[in-house]
Amino acid sequence: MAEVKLTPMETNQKPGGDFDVAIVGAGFAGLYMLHRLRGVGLSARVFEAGSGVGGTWFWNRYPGARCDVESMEYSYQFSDELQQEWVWTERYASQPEILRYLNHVADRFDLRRNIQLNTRVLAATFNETAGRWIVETSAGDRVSAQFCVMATGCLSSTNTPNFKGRDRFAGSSYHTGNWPHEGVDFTGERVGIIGTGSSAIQSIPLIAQQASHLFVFQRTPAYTIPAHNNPLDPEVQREVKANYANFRARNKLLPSGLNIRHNEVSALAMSPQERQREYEERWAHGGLPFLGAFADLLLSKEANDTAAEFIREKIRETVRDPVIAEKLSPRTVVGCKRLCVDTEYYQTFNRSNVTLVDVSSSPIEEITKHGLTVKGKEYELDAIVFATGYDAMTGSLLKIDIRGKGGRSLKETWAEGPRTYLGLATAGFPNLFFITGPGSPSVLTNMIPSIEQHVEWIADCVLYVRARGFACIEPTLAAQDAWVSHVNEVAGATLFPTCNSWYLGANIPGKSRVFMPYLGFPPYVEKCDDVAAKNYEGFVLIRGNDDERQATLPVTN
Ligand code: N01
Repeated sequence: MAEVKLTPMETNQKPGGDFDVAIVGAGFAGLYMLHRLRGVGLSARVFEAGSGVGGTWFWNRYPGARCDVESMEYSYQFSDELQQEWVWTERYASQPEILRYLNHVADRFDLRRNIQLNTRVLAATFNETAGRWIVETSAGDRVSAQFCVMATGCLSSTNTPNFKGRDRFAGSSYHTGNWPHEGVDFTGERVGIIGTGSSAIQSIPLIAQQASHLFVFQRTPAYTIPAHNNPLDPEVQREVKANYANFRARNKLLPSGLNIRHNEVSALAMSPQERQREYEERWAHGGLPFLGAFADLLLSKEANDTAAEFIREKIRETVRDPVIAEKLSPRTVVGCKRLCVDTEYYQTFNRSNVTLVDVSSSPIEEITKHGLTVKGKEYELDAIVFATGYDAMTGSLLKIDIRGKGGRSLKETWAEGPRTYLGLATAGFPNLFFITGPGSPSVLTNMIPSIEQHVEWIADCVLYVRARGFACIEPTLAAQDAWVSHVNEVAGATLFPTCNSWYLGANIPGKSRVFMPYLGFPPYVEKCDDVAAKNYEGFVLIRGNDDERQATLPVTN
């Protein structure tokens, strides 16, 4: 294979500036990618913008941040010793506990020596002559690697709307996705929170307990189901651990890879009493399993309406002021935006120090020195919390100047929306992989098993390419086009494209409206395995010798 043609000045001055694989991000995905690659004898370096490992769990330190997937599932399974020894304390793990877990993983597997913290990757450029990626960072590194893996996370590029006067505010302001490490004490303050998605719904009840007054600026109400979080029963934990392999194997065969009981019947096939009983049971159980109540909740608007009305009735039962209850009641499709999971969210609106401000028809006009204005009225605030979400799935990738063959940028290439083969790779960008990229099930599944599946597939692919003396691999356009059509077709048969969700990029002005995750777990895993078993069907493998560069395997689509 051709050597990298970099002069000493161009290479990283630090020893070991050339790697088999460069990994961007040290969250769940980057940590396991590093461990896996090292385990098969490859050299890798992880570049991480934060000052610690943990990815989304490093940054999201807002009050109440916790996972909406149960802790016995939201954890790695690649090491049985790890999953046996770690003790989770709550049904749904809090952010500090998950961050402790990830730090434990970094130490336990001695990962830190290959992780460069405080280093943001600014650019990654494919050098066609060398068949290698040149990675440039904010710390001044310029390293080369045969492969580059983007472990940048699906929800890591924060979105702060460009409100008029944003810089004028004299108080303090925070984004939930970039929360101060030392925490924030809102005692005695008038706080405004913008947004009512998952992050806001978790933080509002806790901020309300501290603030002298909390104003919630709501554009679209969200559906939320009580978590019923509690300490994890040691007996339950012991039972799962006694059969962890079976528990994991069974979950992998379930829709979303989550341990959720899915009812196979239509909501419309039940009597109203039977439906009510099912919804009540799900409500009492708590969390995301609510959506498994009936098979057609995301296929039929009529079926979905039954779930929507059930939740609206719960809101009316909980919120004492009928006008506020009505404002909190969504009219959209349940589950079309990510379902939220809460602790005492609706109850919080019964507090005398909480005011709901509806900004659906009259948007926030501007941020002023002392607060913000809606319909000409100024709300005086000491602090503003932006719970305004993320440029999801593509934001963190496109922040990096990624250039593939012919110097073409990923940003240009994806101007009309992301296009990938299996969410793992994109045509024109050889040896570049995405972990849980757009076009893969990712955010519609339990993220950790999905991350592990991608990491293992990528590591196997890298080994395959190298063992057979190839230099590069990239998807064919035909395979990619067919995959993108398939992803769209599957989403198009559901209610998912009917609302303005971040799944569609609809929350970011100017972003192409494309349904980004793939609604096809678990068959997706079989498809990935099948592609690998057929010598990477749908990919082109290229020999290292420049003069003989050629596609060597027949490609069938
Ligand atoms: O962000 P969001 P998030 N004026 O995009 C509003 C995961 N997560 O950080 O709906 C006024 O959901 C916006 O309003 P609208 C989870 O997957 C998981 O809360 O666009 N409002 C919306 O209310 C989740 O889905 C966990 O009309 C504006 C809010 O801001 C994802 O992360 C916890 C506005 C943004 O909600 C993102 O959640 C937290 C404007 N100009 C997050 N612009 C758990 O595991 C935006 N908004 C539990």
